[in-house]
Amino acid sequence: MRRILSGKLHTMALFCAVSMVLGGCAKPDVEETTLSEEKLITVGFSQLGAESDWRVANTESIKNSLTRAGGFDLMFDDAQQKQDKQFHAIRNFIQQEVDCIVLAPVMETGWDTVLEEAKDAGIPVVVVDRQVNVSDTSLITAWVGSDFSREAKIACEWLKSFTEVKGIAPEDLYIVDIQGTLGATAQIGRTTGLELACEQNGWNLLAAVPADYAQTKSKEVMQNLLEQYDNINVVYCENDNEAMGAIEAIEEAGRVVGSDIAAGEILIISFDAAQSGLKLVLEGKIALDVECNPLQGEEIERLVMAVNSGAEFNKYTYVSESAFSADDTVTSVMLDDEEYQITVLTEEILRQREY
Ligand code: GYE
Repeated sequence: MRRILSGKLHTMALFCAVSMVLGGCAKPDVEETTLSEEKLITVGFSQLGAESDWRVANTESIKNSLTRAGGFDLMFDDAQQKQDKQFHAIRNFIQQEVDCIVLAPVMETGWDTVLEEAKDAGIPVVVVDRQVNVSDTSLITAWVGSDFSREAKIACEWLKSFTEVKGIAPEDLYIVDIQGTLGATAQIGRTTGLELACEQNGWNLLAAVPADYAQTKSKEVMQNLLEQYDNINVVYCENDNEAMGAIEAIEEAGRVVGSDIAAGEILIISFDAAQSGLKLVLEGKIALDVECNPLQGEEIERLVMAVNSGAEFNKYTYVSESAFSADDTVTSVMLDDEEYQITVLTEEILRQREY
């Protein structure tokens, strides 16, 4: 495995290079160019795809942090939402003897074999965003990402308070869930959180259908749901791109999106809070958008450096997140014992949005 040159060796090489110019030292056996290449930490990054604005922002954030100038040699692979392609990319990185693998896994299961291969090759694996479900947790070195169950809880607690304030009875809520990619941690957390809240509050969950976090697929799913059910009044979209697709379908069907359920509007809840989603919040088309923070590059950079240098690091890191609503009907919700603030979205917040 390629490793960073130790500080001592580096100093020696520098001394010799300077001495050579002065005509003293013997020629070192490594070329200077190779020497600076050697110092880079080689990282293979297997990104699951480019299905959403969130994903694109996540890729950019990681690429912008693991730069050559910052001391990294980054190999990037986009698996187009296929786990097989991720296996292939990881095996390729192992063959290239990278110093570290960064993995954004498409789903939780199925990783044991390939991650054992990485471990046998002595290559640490830093997982980002969704989690991997492996029997031996030493197969992963560290993870950084979001608390998806908490995100779902925020959304459902908000819906509970919002409908209470508006005087809508729980049994009058007819919800459909447009799910993410089945088996992805984000999908599991968000779907399970909604199911639980429906049970606890007596809401009707009419259907849960996956749309792979993609706008076009979500539009199709929503068209079908509108044909099947004429009483939908809440659409729980497991990301912003799905919300965009669902809104298109609803509006094309001649229905109105908004938070006035009593007047026949369909209320949309979404996750990510990317610029594209927040614009729809400002327009009043998404009632609540729970943030999922894709800007994980700096944390990944810190982790890879720490892993590589043998410094201490936390095995699991959760990124911090907010939630944005279209109006101030509900300004906070209780999450266990914690009061969690809901931010009323303003033009200014949207302008400052980086992704
Ligand atoms: O919400 C969605 C993306 O796993 C958190 O995947 C991620 C989700 C995110 O495609 O937009």
